[in-house]
Amino acid sequence: MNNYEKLGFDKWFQDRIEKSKLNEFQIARIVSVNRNSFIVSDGINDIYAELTGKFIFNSASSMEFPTVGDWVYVQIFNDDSLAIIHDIFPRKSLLKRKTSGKIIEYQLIAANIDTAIIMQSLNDNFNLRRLERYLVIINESNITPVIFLSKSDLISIDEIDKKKNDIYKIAPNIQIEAFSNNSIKDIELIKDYFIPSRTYCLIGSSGVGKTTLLNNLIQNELYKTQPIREKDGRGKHTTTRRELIVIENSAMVIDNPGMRELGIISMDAGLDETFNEIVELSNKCHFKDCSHTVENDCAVIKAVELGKISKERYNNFMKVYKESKYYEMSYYEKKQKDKKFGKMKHTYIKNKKGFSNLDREVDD
Ligand SMILES: Nc1nc2c(ncn2[C@@H]2O[C@H](COP(=O)(O)OP(=O)(O)OP(=O)(O)O)[C@@H](O)[C@H]2O)c(=O)[nH]1
Ligand SMILES: [Mg+2]
Ligand SMILES: [Zn+2]
Repeated sequence: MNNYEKLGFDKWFQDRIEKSKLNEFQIARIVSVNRNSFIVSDGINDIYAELTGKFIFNSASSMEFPTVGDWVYVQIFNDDSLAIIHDIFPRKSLLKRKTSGKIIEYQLIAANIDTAIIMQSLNDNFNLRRLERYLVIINESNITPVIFLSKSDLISIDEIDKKKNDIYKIAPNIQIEAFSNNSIKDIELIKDYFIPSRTYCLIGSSGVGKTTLLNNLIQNELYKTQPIREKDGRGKHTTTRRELIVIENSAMVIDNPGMRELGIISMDAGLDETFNEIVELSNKCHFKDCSHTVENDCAVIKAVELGKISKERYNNFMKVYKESKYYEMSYYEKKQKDKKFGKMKHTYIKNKKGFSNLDREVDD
C-alpha cells in the first residue's frame, strides 16, 4: 500500500484522477481548515496550503471550497513548506448541515467520510429524536451511520439494554456500541472497530466524550477535553475546529465540535431512508400533498390507528417532516419553486464564471 492509499485514496478516487494534471500537480488530502488556509497531507508530511486566486474566483458557493477530508491537486514549494491548491477531486461523500436562519446556507462538516459515528452519552444526552435527526443527515450523505453510546459507567446494564432496544425499534439494522471512556477494556474493544485507511467522523452534542475517545485512540492527551457544566449537564463546546487525525492503526478520525442544532436539508433521501415505511405509505394517501394530520383516507394515520406504526414513531416523523422546508410550502409555492429552480439553474450555469450568489437557491 502506498502512502496515498494509506490515507484513504482508494479505487474510487484512482478512477477519477485527471491524468494530465499529474504532470504539474501532486495529490494531497485536506487534514484541517482554518478560514482560507489549510493543512494538507501527502501521506508523509503535513504542509501549509492556500488556494489559488483563480480557484477562489471560480468558486460560486461555499460547497465548492475544500473541506476536511477532501482530496486536492497541489503544487508543493520550498521543501514542503508551502502548497498551493489548484483543484479538488470529486467527493465520494459529503457531510453538511443547514445553518440556522432563513436563507439556505450550508456548513460543510467533512468530505469523503466512510462512516459517521453518532455519539450520545447514556446518562443525560440519550435522545431518540435527536438520533433520528442525525440519521436523516447521514443517510442523505451516502455515509454509513453507526451509534456509539458513551459513559456506560454511569448507568446500569439493564438500562443500557433498554436504550439499545429502543434504538433497534427505529433503526433495526444499525450497529450500536455502548462503552465507557474510563474502561481500558472497552477502549480495546472499540479500537478493533476502526479499519485502517477508512475515514470516520465523530458527531454528537457537546460533552458526550468525542474528544476523550479520540485521545484514547491515539493514547495521548493531545486534544483538549473539559467537564460538562454541573448546572444543566451540557457541554461547553470544547472542540472548536475540525481536524483529520490518523490514529494508531492508521484509520482516520475527524473530531467535530458539538453541534447545537441540526438543520434538516429537505424532504429527500435522508428522510426517505430514516422513515422508510412511513414515506412508502404516504404514496397511498388519497391526497397527493397529504399532511398526514387531518385528512380522510390518509394511509399514514390509518397505519397508526391500526398499531402498525407506533404513535411515538409517527410523532418523530412528523417533527422532522414539519421541519423540512418542503412541508411548509403550499402547493402553489412548490410549483413556483420547481419552475424557478429550472430557471435559476440555467442562469447559474451561465453566470458560473463570474461571482454569483445564486448557488443558495440552486443547492436547496
Ligand atoms: N463518566 C464518564 N465521563 C466521560 C466519558 N467520556 C467522556 N467523559 C467526560 O465528559 C466530559 C466531556 O468530554 P469531551 O471529550 O470534552 O466531550 P466532547 O464530545 O469532545 O465535547 P465538545 O468538544 O464540546 O463537542 C469530560 O469531562 C470527559 O472526561 C465516559 O465514558 N464516562
Ligand atoms: Mg471535543
Ligand atoms: Zn397522509
